[in-house]
Amino acid sequence: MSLVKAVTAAVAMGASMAIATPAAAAPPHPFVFVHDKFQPASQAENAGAVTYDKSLVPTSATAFIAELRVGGKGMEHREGGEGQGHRMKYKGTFVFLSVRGLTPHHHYGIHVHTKPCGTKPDSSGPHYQNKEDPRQPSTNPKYANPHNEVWLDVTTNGAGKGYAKSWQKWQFRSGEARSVVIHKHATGTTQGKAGQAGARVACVNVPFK
Ligand SMILES: [Cu+2]
Repeated sequence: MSLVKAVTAAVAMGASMAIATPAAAAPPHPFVFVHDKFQPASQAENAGAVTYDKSLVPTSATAFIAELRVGGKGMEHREGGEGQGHRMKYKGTFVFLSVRGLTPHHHYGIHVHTKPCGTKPDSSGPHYQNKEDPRQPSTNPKYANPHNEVWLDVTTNGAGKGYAKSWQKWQFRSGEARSVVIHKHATGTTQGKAGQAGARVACVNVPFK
């Protein structure tokens, strides 16, 4: 286990424990995050993140990804003053991504995929879909869209940095969302091209909850 992974695991555990207390409070809202430097694909077995194209994702680049799962009965939030306003209930998933050290001014298509990263770009499997398209690979915008999948496209700034976030009203099925894949170009949205973003240039393992 790398130092980064060990620290990440320790902090993540601490964070979920902290959120879980006091005992009488609302149900816990699991928080997961990873912070990894990209390794060559040959290192996939022990790497948190791998690159398949060093010209677009060099090994000096890093990615930070966080997930907040707002669970079970939903998080309560009161608006307005005492005795007025309305009560709102939230349930869902928030995913945040930030990258640095990438190609400046480049649009990367980025999504949550179903399998862990591997030595081959295709190891990460298809996109995670809340409602699964019976026809795979899914290029139908009815299923391949940013509400049914998690899209985190980024256009980097002049320094090669960028960030993206996604809020969904649903939660991942346990163990079925395992990575974030960075693709060569922007994600398509039209019939037959929906969800497509070209070659997979890098992958980050994320144990989504
Ligand atoms: Cu993808």
